[in-house]
Amino acid sequence: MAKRQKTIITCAVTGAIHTPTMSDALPYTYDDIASQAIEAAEAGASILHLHARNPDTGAPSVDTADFSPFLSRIKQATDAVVNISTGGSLTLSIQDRIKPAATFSAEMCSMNMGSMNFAFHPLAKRYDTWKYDWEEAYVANSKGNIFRNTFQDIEEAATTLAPHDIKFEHECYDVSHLYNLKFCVDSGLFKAPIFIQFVLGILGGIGADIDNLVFMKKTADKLFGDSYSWSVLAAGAAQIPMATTASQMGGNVRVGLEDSLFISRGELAESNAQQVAKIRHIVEQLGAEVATPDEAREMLDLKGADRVNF
Ligand code: KMH
Ligand code: ZN
Repeated sequence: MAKRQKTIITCAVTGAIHTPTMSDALPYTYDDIASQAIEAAEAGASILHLHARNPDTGAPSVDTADFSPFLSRIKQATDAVVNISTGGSLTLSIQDRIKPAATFSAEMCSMNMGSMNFAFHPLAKRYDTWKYDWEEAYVANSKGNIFRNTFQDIEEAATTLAPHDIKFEHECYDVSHLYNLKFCVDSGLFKAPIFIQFVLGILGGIGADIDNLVFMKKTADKLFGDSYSWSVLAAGAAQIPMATTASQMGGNVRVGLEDSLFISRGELAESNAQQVAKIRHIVEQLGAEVATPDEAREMLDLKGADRVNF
């Protein structure tokens, strides 16, 4: 029997969807982002997917000055792979969104594979008071968000980042995004083997259920054969169940407070590390092994931590 691949756990530490009112555990100061990322790595995450926030207000930020303090701390304390978001704050231009990945020349960065509605406005109704002024309008206005990732944007991001030899986490929120990715691969924008993140359960994207995951996976098999590897993230309550399914299907998993604030139904997570520890326990109990950062580097063909710029 072929040896089973180890499971890579990515932890997405803070993101740009949730706001400080929604959970005291959501990190936004430099210290909290660094320490939660380091604890997540110690709990078993080999990749850390990172966004920055304004440390005073918690608002999503793509200012490189808001990345530097936690990137250097993370690098000193762990050998985890750093993956910098190019989704950034979802309404900004692609030029602003790719600046942090280009500036720090990370080993990995996200690459969003299609334009879409990207909404979380229903969350606004759950809170009567907010910690910071910006939060309510930010969440409510996502009803009108278009997360813009045109072919031109994707090409601009790919060509700007190409000299940095960064491995992309291709975020595919629906089946059509796989076809967009196939077009880009065939056009020479991305080199195989590619790494696909199937994103399930965002309002505006495909729903989080097993049929949809199987369909995404079958479509990717058809388009990319054996020249891709894959991972799953599911938003909210579906996070751990879909990650469990993905791992059992031979894929990799992503957890973290970017994607869900919860540790089980109705119970807020205390930290990113708690979610990592939970999925690690499940993966191991079900007979798979978790990849170390260096194993993840080998599996994904990464350039190495000595070639980053932070
Ligand atoms: N929050 C995820 C659903 C990015 O950073 O490029 C989307 C994401 C986008 O991770
Ligand atoms: Zn992200």
